[in-house]
Amino acid sequence: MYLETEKVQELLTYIKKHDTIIIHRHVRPDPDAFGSQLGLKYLIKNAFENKKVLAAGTMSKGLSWMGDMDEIADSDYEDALVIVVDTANYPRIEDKRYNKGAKLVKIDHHPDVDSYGDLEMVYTKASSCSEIIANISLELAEALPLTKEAAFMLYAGIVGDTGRFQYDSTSATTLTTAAELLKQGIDHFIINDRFNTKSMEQAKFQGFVLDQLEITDNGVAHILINQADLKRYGITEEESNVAIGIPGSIMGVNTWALFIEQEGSHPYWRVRVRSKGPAINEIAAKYHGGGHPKASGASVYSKEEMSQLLEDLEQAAQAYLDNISE
Ligand SMILES: [Mn+2]
Repeated sequence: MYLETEKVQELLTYIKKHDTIIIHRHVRPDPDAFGSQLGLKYLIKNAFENKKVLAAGTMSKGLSWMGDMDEIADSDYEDALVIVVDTANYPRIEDKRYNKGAKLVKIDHHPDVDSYGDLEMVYTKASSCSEIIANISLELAEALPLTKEAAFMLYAGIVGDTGRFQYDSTSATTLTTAAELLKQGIDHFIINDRFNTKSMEQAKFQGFVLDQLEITDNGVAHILINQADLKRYGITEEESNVAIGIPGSIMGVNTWALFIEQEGSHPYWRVRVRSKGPAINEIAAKYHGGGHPKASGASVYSKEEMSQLLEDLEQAAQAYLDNISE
């Protein structure tokens, strides 16, 4: 188990000391961002009824079933404990007031980009930030016990970040943690079904992605998705996430990138980079992004930069293939 007992105790001391606790997470939140944020909120709220526990940021439409964010006044930050979950670096923290509190804590599972906070709990072995929060609760037992409401959120976060226990970030600890969450009596079928269900428009868009995908001999796949494509299929950029995993299910593909054109006067594409082989987070970092070795995000601002990124993926894939054939 990766948790450090002294740090868990220090976190508990901070929680006890502050009457207001505000929990932040990254922009463009995914299930793990919401799961760890709301899971932690419910855990603290349950153990310390009189504390004001607030979730910062805006809710995303597609995940509104997970819960609500809170209205937070500037004055709430006075003497508050601020906990940032699931976020490796400052620019990705949603709501820039995170540094207005009295104390700052970072809890994350991404490789460190910016070191921040009075207390840092960064465990890259964890499948998800939700898994870390669940284990903090399990370790603190009576002081911060699991509840059904929190377990639902944390389970959803783990399922989200592990692709339903499929990615190689899934460890024995992930599964024993999930088992503890199930013991709370949550409806795990509902969670999986919500992640699994897509609109007809999204299903058709998946067909478009398969149809347009370009794959090189080294197994690097990519697709350009224009705003016009999203409009034609009647889906939002967030809803286009349904296509992210598709290239990886095709035989021979080891690395892939989805370029999504952004609106605005200057050319700009958001890039979702994924891998089943080579580490791609350092390549993503070269292009204004970052993330995990096998799942990262980036941005490119010209077609040249797009070609460079693809060339870098090509080299990484080539090195990976050379290495496994040895
Ligand atoms: Mn995460």
